[in-house]
Amino acid sequence: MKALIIENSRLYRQLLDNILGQQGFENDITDEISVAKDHLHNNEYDIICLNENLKDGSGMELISYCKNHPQLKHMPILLFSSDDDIQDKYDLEVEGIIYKHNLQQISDQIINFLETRLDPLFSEGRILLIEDSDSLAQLILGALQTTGYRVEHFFSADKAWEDFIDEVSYGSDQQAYDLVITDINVEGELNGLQLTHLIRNLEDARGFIPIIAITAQTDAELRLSLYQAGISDFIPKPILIDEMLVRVSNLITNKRLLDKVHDQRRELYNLATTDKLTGCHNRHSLMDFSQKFISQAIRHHYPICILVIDLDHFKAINDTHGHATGDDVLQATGQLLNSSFREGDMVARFGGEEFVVLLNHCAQSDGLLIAEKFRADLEALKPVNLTVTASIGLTWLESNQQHDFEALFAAADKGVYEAKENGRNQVRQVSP
Ligand code: GH3
Ligand code: MG
Ligand code: MG
Ligand code: MG
Repeated sequence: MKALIIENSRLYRQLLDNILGQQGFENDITDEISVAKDHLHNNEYDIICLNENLKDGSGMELISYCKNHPQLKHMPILLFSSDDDIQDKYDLEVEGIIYKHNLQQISDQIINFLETRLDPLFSEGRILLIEDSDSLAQLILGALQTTGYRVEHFFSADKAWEDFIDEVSYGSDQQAYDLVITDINVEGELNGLQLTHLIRNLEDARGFIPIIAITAQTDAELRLSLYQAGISDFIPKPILIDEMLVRVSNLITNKRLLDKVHDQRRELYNLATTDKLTGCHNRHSLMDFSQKFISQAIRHHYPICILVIDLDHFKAINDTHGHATGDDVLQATGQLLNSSFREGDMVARFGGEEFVVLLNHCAQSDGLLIAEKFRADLEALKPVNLTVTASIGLTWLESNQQHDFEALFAAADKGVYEAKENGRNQVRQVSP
């Protein structure tokens, strides 16, 4: 990424160079318009950071120069000014303005601008449009598509709803919808208000999608019920297209920022709960989860099983082939574990070469078959050409029994001990 910084103050030149540099930009810096023009013709920039006043003229001059030049027309310009009223004085064609008086916020403002305006994620978006007037739909569609949005148009809310709930992707996925624009009175069974209710009742990320309602009825009561149903914004008919586009852009930007936050939170959560080497849950996560796992089984009277799995003679693998090979074995074992059990089960690395598996909705006899199958699969796996086996202890909680995780773990661990005693590479059951 490359930026052209055109700034007369040395302090700001350095500040911008630093901030943009940290965001991965390579910068060209000048305080003269004539030099800036040369740079613009000899380089490809992703952004221009421009001060209002420059050594050899006004930044406004460079803005109109760019906007009238076919190759430079679409280059995003971020204008820096000390004049709070600058926007009222000029009809500015820039992508963003940063007011220089607040030095502390400048970094945040620039980063926010870069994240929302330069990230292609924010300039596009997928919109679900429901409008039963063909002429109005064409008008809206045209404006949205010209701006770069992908739009799916439906004449009825029923059909739109079918399409919306069939979507498998949501959240920050590029293919997911980012906005719903719905007319309130539309053909078919559902109206826009009912559609809004249906969407807001969804329990996954799709339930949070921004919704714009369009209607010719502007009475306060309807408006109130629309907001109560959970619309994000309201556009009265006749539609002012420019105003609609600003509302659309604001809502999509906010939605994408929120998606980003959700993604980051999920990533942090995964980091905190996953063991890096094996990809299994870590012990901390097991401790958090196991009690809930058990109390659910007790409350709803269904059986569960617990396996404790300890690799056999693992120290010998380390001693003979080195610690790195030992790590490879652990990683391969983790992979096998993660692909061997059902979705509602939980696989955790308890420590070193010991793993715990919680088998949900699983009676003792099934637990034994599952454990035995895993034992055989591991023996057949031969990671890094080594035969690796495990001793497995199995215990269970029958419906109507009550034990806590500590008691169940102790029983399964006793099973491991017995398996070791009895020659390793086997499953032993111990009742809790
Ligand atoms: P047993 O069959 O009785 O279980 O014998 P063992 O050698 O598997 O058991 P022991 O508890 O004596 O040794 C476990 C070894 O696992 C010792 C430790 O250095 C090694 N270990 C623990 N964590 C890691 C790890 O993350 N990577 C590697 N490579 N080795 C580890
Ligand atoms: Mg209508
Ligand atoms: Mg061990
Ligand atoms: Mg061991």
